[in-house]
Amino acid sequence: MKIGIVCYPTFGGSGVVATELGKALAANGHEVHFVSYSQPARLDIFSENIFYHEVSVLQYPLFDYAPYETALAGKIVDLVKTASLDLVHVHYAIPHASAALLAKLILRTEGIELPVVTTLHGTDITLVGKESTFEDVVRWSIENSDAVTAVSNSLRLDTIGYFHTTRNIDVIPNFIDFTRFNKKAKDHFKKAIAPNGEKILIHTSNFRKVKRIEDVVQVFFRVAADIPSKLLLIGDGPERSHIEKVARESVYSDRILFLGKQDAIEEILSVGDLFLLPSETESFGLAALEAMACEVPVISSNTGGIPEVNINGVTGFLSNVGDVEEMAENALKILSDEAVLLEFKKNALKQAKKFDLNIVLKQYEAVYNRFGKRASLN
Ligand code: GMT
Repeated sequence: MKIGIVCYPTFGGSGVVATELGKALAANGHEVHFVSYSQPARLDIFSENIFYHEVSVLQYPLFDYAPYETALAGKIVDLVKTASLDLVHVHYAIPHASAALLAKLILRTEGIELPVVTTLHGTDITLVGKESTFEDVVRWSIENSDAVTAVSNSLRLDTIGYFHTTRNIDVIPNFIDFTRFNKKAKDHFKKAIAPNGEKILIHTSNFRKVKRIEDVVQVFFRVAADIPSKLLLIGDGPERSHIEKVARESVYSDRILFLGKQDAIEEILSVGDLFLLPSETESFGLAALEAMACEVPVISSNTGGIPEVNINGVTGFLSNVGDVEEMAENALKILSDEAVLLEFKKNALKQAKKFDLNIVLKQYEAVYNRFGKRASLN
């Protein structure tokens, strides 16, 4: 099929899922056209059936806010006509779903029927989408997309709850490409970071408030008071300077390393003993799944879709949001006993395998196949 994928180009979250899905679809023989305002961060390969189309928005003195959604709709209309797309699959409802639906309406006037598949990722529903200025547009987009998928059952239920919609929402979870995410032999790297055999705790995120990175640091302080350990913080974002200050002012400042944005996350995860994800809300927690694929157990909050990924007492532990005492106790339970740690590592990998890309790819293809090749109204 010829598939248009509309996504954010940024590191992390929906943009990564969309890009990895598009790459896998292309490897499976589909022609994939990415549409975004800049080249997606993970679109780092050349393939004869992958195309990238940049949406550029005309700058004009009248526009304090350039009309990206209009430009995106125009780009989709043009692509459907020139590249004969069979469907568009938009990732993150705002503003991608409404832009694609506008394109659908325009194309219909020309006798072209464009199926629109919308994948909900999380904050497009739980934080931004239910904000009153967006709410009606998001509800309309959900109800008028030809298919809607959510990355967890929790997000599906949140969507039904917030938007009082009765439409069918398919749950298709996020996935792992095991050819990339697997535990790699990185002993030299581990030795450099933890020369005395310290345990390595890791957190990766976009350093937004919703990630509660201060809780990561608070859990680490409690762990570090008990066992020799190091904390690796990967990523960047609005909270970073505040967290750096908290770390610097603590007695453990030399044990906390800020690594910034990293491409080869799997190499760093490979030296980890424990992953921390204490988020306020998390529709899925892809970062936790990536850690688990590299055999790293997870201490997380018990929120949103995380319990569908991290199994309490098996692949890690779940605690109420903000309960740093319990998170630290659970971290110590895992880290203080080598046999326990090994068991959790094994379980983490076993659970991650349920989310293998090859399984999930088929679920997306099944959704696309509902529409088949593009049907013209003429
Ligand atoms: O929160 C992020 O890291 C970014 C955000 C996004 O949409 O780009 O992530 C959401 O989508 C990810 C991919 O489906 C999920 O794994 C994250 O759990 C989700 N984030 C939240 O719900 C806070």
